[in-house]
Amino acid sequence: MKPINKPNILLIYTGGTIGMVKDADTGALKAFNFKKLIKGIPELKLLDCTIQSISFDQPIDSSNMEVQNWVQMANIIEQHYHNYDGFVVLHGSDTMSYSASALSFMLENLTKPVIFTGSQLPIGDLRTDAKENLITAIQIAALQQKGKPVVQEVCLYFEYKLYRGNRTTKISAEHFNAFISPNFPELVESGVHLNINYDALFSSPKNKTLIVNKNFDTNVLVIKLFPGITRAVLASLLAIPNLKGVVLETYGAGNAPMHNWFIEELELATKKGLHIINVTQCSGGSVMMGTYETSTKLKELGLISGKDITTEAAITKLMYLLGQNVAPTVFKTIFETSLRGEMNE
Ligand code: ASN
Repeated sequence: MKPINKPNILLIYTGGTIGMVKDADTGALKAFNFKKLIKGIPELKLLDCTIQSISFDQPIDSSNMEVQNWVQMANIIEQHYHNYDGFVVLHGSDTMSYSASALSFMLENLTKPVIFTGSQLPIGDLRTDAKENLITAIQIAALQQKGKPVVQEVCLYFEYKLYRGNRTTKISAEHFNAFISPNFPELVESGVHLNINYDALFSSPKNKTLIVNKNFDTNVLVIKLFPGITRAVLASLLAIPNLKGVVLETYGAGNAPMHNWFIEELELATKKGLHIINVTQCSGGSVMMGTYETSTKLKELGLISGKDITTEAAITKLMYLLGQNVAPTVFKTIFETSLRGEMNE
């Protein structure tokens, strides 16, 4: 019999390197069976919580991630929400920041931890980073104070650090330290102790029930500016049928070319009703339209400021708000408001 006061944690296995094995013919890494993965970590039995697990029928490399997979994760969390104190999502690192961002928007009024983690080397590898990531992610998900979870938001744990999920971006395909949170501090740092940054933790409005928003609209696009971009390229992208929103990755503090053709194309697009979000290509810092002459026109056109949001959070927030059918008159105001701590206000 398990003691009743131990936190209950649900592990959700979606795929990723953590559970991969080498294909016998090609030598390429591919997603593998979850039971095998769990067997690789007998230490899990030593943790001071009860752990149950659930797996995607077909675990995937996270490069195959689709909106329907986010809905699958959200459904699992919704179905099991009241029976568990925390959730740990095992996920490939390639698109983990997108999924953590998407789930943060899907799970409204969340009051329990949903912690994404994975690894750079498979769990079976001698030098694997998977064990520490998984064990500490579970420990953090099980942290409680006065009977309530310490962490109550969607996070990402990797290489000794817990981040707010929608603030992260993957920066390395080589280092174990694969993620950064350029504009927001770590929530927890794992050393000899788990150092919790209480001031940085997010909390949803009190006494509200969980709402799971599963309707995401994928008629969106990310356009990254580069010196040499032509009118023909920009015009054809903005003319894609059914396109509703664009994340425009601009330079520096939200700056872009001042050529007439460039401004004309953006003006045409906004008049058609396209929502255009100005996000910086820099990994740190914020869009501040109007600071330079090269962003004044963008401000006049009514482009939406992504402020210090990541591209991952911007594109998923855009899909989310479009899926909510937010009225065009308030779309800009709502986008520019922090909904889950994804941007500084
Ligand atoms: N390709 C893998 C994935 O994202 C990479 C990883 O997990 N480290 O599923």
